[in-house]
Amino acid sequence: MKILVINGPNLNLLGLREPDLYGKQDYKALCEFINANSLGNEVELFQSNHEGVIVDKIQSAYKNFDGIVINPAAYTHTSVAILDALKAVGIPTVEVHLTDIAQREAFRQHSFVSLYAEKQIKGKGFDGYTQAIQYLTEKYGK
Ligand code: CA2
Repeated sequence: MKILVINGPNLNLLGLREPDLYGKQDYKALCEFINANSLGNEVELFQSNHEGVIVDKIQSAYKNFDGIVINPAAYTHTSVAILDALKAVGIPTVEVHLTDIAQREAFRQHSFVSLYAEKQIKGKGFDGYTQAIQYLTEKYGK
């Protein structure tokens, strides 16, 4: 199946700061990890720091992708626009977070995207992306 992996703002800076939270590996390492664990799927990787650009990318996925894995980063907690875009395209979606947002500050504990996503995987680091791809593959793969 074709899976679109979307990473939101500041995830391009992985590895630069806050290694205790987000690990020491950089965004390139995350991309290599996802590509190496794509479980036979065709995976496209996308990262943006801009809400509207992420909305455009989700809209362009309509009829072009079978699944979406998204770490909306800070937009998780603020973006009704990303939630609405996911609802509009109706593509099976798994939400991923490197950290366990349920154990962090109160403002990180609410996710708009989780109101649409079939599953939320949190606190598993890079492995969360593989688990999301595995979930989509087992449920929707041929
Ligand atoms: O745990 C996650 O994956 C998050 O989505 C990461 C976001 C955060 O806003 C969410 O609440 C939880 C932050 C992503 C990038 O943050 C960096 C901060 C400093 C250096 C590099 C990346």
